[in-house]
Amino acid sequence: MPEGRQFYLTTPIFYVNDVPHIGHAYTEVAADVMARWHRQAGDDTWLLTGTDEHGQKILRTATANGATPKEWTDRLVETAWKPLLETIDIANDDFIRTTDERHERRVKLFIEKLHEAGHIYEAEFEGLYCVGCEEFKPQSEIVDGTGQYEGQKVCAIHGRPLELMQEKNYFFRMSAFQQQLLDLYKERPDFVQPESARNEVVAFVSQGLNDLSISRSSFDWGIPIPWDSSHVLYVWVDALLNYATAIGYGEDDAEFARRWPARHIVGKDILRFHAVIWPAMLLAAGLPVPAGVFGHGWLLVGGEKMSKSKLTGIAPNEITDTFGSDAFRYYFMRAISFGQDGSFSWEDLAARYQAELANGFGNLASRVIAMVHRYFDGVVPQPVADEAAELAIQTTVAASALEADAAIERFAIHDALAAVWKIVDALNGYITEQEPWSLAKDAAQRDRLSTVLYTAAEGLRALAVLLSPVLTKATPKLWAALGATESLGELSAQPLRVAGAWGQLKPGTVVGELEPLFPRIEAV
Ligand code: ME8
Repeated sequence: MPEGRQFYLTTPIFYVNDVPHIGHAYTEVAADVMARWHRQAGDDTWLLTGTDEHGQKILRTATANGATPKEWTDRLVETAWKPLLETIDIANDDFIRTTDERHERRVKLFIEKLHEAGHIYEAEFEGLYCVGCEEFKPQSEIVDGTGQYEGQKVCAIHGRPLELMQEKNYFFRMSAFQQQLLDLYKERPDFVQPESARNEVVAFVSQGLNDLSISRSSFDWGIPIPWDSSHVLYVWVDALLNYATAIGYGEDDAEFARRWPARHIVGKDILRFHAVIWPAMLLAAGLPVPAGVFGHGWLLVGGEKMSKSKLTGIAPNEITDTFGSDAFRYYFMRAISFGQDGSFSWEDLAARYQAELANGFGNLASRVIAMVHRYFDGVVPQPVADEAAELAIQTTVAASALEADAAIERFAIHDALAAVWKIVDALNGYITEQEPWSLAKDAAQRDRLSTVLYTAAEGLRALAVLLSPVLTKATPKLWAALGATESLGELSAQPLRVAGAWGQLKPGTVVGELEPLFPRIEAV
C-alpha cells in the first residue's frame, strides 16, 4: 500500500440514454489528471467512474429504440462509454454500473439501514417532474413554455413540459439535516468548491429543506425498495450511492475504511445533489461526509451550454482523431479555468496545438535530443560550471514544480499547467540565448556547450515528469528518448513531488531517437 495520503476521487456516473460528448469527456479528463498527479505523488489513490442506468429517462429511450432497458444500457456501455475512456486515455481504477449486482445489494443494505433508523416514512405526493433532470422541480425552476410548448409549464433547464405525478411515495427526512449541513459548510469552507458554488449551496439550504421523495411505483426500472417491492428507489438516491457501493459499503469494511471519504468532481448542474442530498444521506447513515465536492463549469458552444439535445454536442473522437488524446487533454485543462465556464472553438484548439504543443514543447524536445546526438554522439554531457543562466533555469524548474503541486491541491489544474509552461518558455528562451549551435563551432567553448545541453536535457527530464499526468502519450516517448528508463526507472514511478529537484538525469546516459511529439496538422 502506498505510504501517502488517502485520495479517493470520483466523476459523476453518466446517464447512458445517449453517447458521450466532450462535456462528459471534460469531467473525465479533469478527474484523471488529478488522480494521476496524486498517484504519481505517492498518494493512496483510487479513481472511480461509471454509468447511471436506472430511471425513466433511460427506460423511455430504450423503449423508443425497441430494446429492453438492460439491452440498451449493456449496448451503450460497451460500445460508447467504456470506449470513451480509451479515446481520452483515462486510467480509472474501477468502473461501476448501477446495474451491477454488487451495487444493487449494497444499495439495499444502505436504504434498509435508513429505514430502520426512522429516517424514511410514507406519504401521498404530488409534484411536477422533469424526466430530463430526473427531479421534481421547485416553483423557482418552472417557467412558461414557448414555441410548441406555449401555454404549458416547462423545466427551466430542458425547456420541455413537466409531468404531473401523483403517487404514494417513501420520503427521506432530509429537512432534519438542514442545520447540520449549514454547520458543515461553515466549519469546512472548502467542502464545496469553488467559492461561487459554495455560496449557491449555502443560500439554497438556508431557505429551508424539504423532505425528499425517494421511491417511485409507476414503473419498475430501478432497484426495488427492500421492504416494499411495489416501489423502486428514486434514480438519484440509487446513483449517489455508487460512490459508497463501489468501495465495498456494507460488505467489505476494510476496503471501505481504506478509501472513504471521497472527493467528488461534478458539473455545476448537479452540485446540489452532491453537496446537499448526498451528505444528508450519509449523515443519516452515521457515515463521514465526503472530503469535498468540486463543481466545475460548463463547456459552451456559441455561448450556450453544449448539449446533444440542442445539437451542439461534439463527440470526443471528432477531436482526438485529428489532434490525438494528449492535445484533447491539454487543451481543455489549459484553456479553461477549472471551476468556470469556458468556450470551445476549433480555432482556439488548433492555435494552441500549434503554438504551445508543437512549437513550444514538442519542438524544444526534438531540438535538444537532436543536439545531444549531433554534438555529443547521443550521450548526455557532463555539466562543467553553472553560470547565472543555468542557475535561473534551476530556480524556475524548482519553483514551477512547487507552484504546480500547490495548484493541484486546490483543483486549479489550469494554474498547474501554466506553472509548468514557465519551464517550457524558460528553456526555449535559454536555448535561443545560449545558441548551442554557435558554441559548437568553437572548440574552446566545449565545456560551455556541455553545460548548456546538460541543462536543457535535465530541464526536459523535469518536464516529462511534471507533464505526465496530462500528456500521457508524449511524455513516455520523451522519457524513453532521454534514455531515462534505464537510469532512472519507469516514468510513472518518478516521484512527482520532487520532480523539480535538479540534477537527476545522469551524465553519460545514452539518448535515443525522438519522432515529432506533435506533428504538423494539415487543413483543420
Ligand atoms: O447528471 N460542460 O448524468 P449526465 C461540462 N447521471 N460538463 C458537462 C457538460 C457541459 N456542456 N455536459 C455534461 C447525470 N457535462 C447523473 C449523475 S452522479 C451520482 C449522477 C458533464 O449524463 C458534467 O460533469 O447528465 C455534468 O455534471 C455531467 O456531465 C452530467 O452527466
